[in-house]
Amino acid sequence: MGKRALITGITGQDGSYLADFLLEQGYEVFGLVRRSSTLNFQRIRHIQDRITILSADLLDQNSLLTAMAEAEPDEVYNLAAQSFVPTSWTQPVLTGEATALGVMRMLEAIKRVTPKARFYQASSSEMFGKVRESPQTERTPFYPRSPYGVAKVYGHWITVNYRESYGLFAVSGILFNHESPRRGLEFVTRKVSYGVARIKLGLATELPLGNLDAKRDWGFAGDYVRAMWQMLQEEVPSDYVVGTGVQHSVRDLIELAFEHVGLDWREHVVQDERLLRPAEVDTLVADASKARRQLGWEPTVDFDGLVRMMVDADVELLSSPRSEPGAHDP
Ligand code: NAP
Ligand code: G4F
Repeated sequence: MGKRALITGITGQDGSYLADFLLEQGYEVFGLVRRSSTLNFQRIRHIQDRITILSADLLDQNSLLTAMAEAEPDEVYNLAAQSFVPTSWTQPVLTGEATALGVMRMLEAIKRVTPKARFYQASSSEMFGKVRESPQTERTPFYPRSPYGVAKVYGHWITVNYRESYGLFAVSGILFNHESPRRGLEFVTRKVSYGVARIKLGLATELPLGNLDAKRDWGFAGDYVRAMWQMLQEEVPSDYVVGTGVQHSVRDLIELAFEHVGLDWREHVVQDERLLRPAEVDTLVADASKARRQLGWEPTVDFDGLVRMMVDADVELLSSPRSEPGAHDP
């Protein structure tokens, strides 16, 4: 019989790619979804009849215990979080509840209901924040720069702690920025690809952005969900950094995206002070040697390929005849 996997955050970017991947591997997939007044299944519509949706919320311990009992998973991927950094300053308490304490509630549910299940925690390069060294490895000290980053540090250490305290097979994947045509419209790569497509098609003339000097290590989400799965197939639980090892600035991103459709970014990008952050993470770049060596993980899409993929997808999306509100969300 195939293995059973429970994914929190299945309606998000990574959750949808991971569900695609696990279905291909023959898994029975359960997805945890919180209640909302409108359906937000855009990213999982294509697999909706092949997965089992369970209603639960990271803020509600009982719902997690029930979900765990219903799914009886072999593997649990905790991808749910309040994941947008700027929102963590306007909603710091909610961010702490979901992104920090939510991890502990998941671990408690596993400990009490399915202690043999293997657990993946979606940790983040945001934990490195004001970086202490470059590139960043599993041994680089954390210095988070946002309530989101601080919450992720809690999630990382509570995962390590439950592994060491209770012998759970729990791993923390420290993933650098990963993107795709399914990325939320508010993150910078998608904001740029969507904005470029709108300008190209004559639907807009300007693209407001914040800090163009920030540097990130951007990869393709489809590659990164494979690393999550690989971590749970190891004999011994351990933590891994995952990234491409190549860094680009936001300015590089916009240059390439506009150039790809034959436009000059200087004629369209405007700087908006309101998009600057109270504390910025200036530079991130991964040293993923451990993941490459131990898991055999390699990225298959480079920065140029990723940007072109996202711009092409948004041009196609916005060229489609559907025009009702929300129809163009990924
Ligand atoms: P995303 O697209 O924002 O998806 C977040 C998911 O979490 C959504 O399904 C959302 O549900 C769900 N969620 C939020 N609050 C919840 C709650 N209280 N209870 C249950 N579900 C809740 O994020 P992503 O890019 O796929 O990232 C996946 C995970 O990896 C996140 O934990 C993120 O912090 C982490 N991460 C991401 C990156 C990256 O570059 N993408 C890098 C490192 C780490 P709704 O659809 O209902 O909002
Ligand atoms: O795309 P971003 O919003 O991603 P950020 O803050 O790096 O966080 C993402 O990656 C983390 C991994 O390191 C995840 F943990 C987290 O959940 C999320 O997925 O911003 C990237 C950079 C920042 O330096 C920001 O200041 O782009 C800069 N930027 C410049 N103008 C902008 C904008 N970011 C956004 N979102 N919107 C802008 O207009």
